Amino acid sequence: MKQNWWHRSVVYQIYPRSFYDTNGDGIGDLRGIIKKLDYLSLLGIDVIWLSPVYKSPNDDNGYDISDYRDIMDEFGTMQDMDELLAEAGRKGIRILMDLVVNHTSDEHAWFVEARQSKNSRYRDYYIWRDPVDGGEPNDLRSTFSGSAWQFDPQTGQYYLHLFSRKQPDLNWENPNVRREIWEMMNFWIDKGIGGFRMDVVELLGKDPDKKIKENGPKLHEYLKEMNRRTFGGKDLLTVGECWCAGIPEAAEYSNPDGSELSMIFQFEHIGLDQQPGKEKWDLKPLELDDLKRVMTKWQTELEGKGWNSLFWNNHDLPRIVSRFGDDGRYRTESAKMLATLLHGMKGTPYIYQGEEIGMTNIRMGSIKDYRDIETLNMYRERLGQGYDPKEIMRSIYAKGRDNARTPMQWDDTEYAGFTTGTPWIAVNPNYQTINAARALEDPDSIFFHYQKLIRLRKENDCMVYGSYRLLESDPDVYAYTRTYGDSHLAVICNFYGRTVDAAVKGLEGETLRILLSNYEQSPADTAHMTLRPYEAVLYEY
Ligand code: TEU
Ligand code: CA
Repeated sequence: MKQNWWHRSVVYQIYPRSFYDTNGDGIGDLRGIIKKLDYLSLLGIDVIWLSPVYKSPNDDNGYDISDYRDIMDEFGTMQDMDELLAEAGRKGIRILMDLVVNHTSDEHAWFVEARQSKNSRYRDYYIWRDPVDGGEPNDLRSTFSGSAWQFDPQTGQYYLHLFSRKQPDLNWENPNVRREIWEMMNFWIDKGIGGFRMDVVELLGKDPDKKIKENGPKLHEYLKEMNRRTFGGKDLLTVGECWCAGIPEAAEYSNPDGSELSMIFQFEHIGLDQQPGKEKWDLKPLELDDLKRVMTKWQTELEGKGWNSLFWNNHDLPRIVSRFGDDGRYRTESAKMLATLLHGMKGTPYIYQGEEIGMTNIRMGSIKDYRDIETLNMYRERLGQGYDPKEIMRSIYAKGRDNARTPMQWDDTEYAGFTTGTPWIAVNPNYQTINAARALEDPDSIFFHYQKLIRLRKENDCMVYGSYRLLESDPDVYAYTRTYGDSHLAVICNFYGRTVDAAVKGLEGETLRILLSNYEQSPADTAHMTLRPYEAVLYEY
């Protein structure tokens, strides 16, 4: 397999609204990112994925774009953006733009024109249907609750919105839409960006009349066209968000022949703590066996056929230390364990802002404190369906997207040093103990554990290219090896807060040398391997 720079890179995701505010309006901004580039260099990351910074009325925090070639007022100006690209470039950091082209904002000039009349030259940029029996064309649902169809009285037709009403879906069948998108992508490529993260890319080939959303018939045709017309041959990192991809789909998207994308985000591991066939709000405890099965499947079955992304977190997901770890007594140990488990695997790791200091979920006092449209719509819908409000709040505490969107905790001053004004969303009250300043003063912090994992990936070919094998062990332990020619790594993790005999099989007679551990004096002999709560060790042998 041809080697690429992004095989060895680590990506850091910034949610600009919550990262760092420099002008006291309570909203993070581009100058705030520029100010924190040294912090990111110290961590050692190579790439920033920037959640959307384009002009937007913020119905969905920038995932509703009204102008792809301009910057959101609250975040700054195009000059700030150019400066960010230049400053990051000087530090060897590339920037991925978030490409949100399944839909635009209803305030985008195309939609403003399109809704004027059926004869508008932009009408066919969106998806319009006549009413059926005086109601919605069909029962397609929006991810943000309710029907995916919105009636527009001015022309008497419905438009499709798979997300909010203010996010009308673009009509990808229209070659003019595709051409405008290629031009827009090339505008950003010409500015020197490092690539694109592609929002819900799996929806682009949809056929709403047949109720097909993901993996529609023309999806890969469009992606190959996009590749040829924009980033193909330019050595950029492209990653598609694909909730419904299986191995065959992933192999097609990330075909090593370079005809589509570099890699995708697949979410199979993310669905393991929800009731099968239900929504993410319908909770169920994670079974470690399921996690092993799913991670192992992706590690082994995509081998040689595509490339994985490795992630626990993003701006849509709860904080991993609260979700699969322990955000109380063993917060530090479990955060490091989860980092080791993931970064030891094959693929490109993604770190979401605050993950590197072990930020946790939040429980806000009242539903009024929440900001996320998905959460608020679900609350209203389930209340209407007769759910107990306490139960709804439990789901929100566990899965709500605002868990990931509270301001980055920089220090122990008011509002965690995020802003001198009033933050747009509550700061997690634990900022006095969990913050970056404190992490940087402590050589044993989660931050420096991530730094070491990133450095190891730079130095160690086996960590980048080694093939993966799951080892038999105690059911509470997750153990695997990586092999690349004569080099071998082993990752052995106690996934829970109880001391356990690891009982690892398959390493008998090997001399294990510890490369990284989250405890002093970890064991190095699998014949007698007692692991303390959340103990995680990366060995070479
Ligand atoms: O997310 C796609 C998506 O399907 C999510 O809404 C997901 O189902 C949900 O967040 C799980 O909690 C992308 C973006 O990452 C998200 O922030 C946007 O809201 C969405 O697309 C629309 O652009
Ligand atoms: Ca600001």
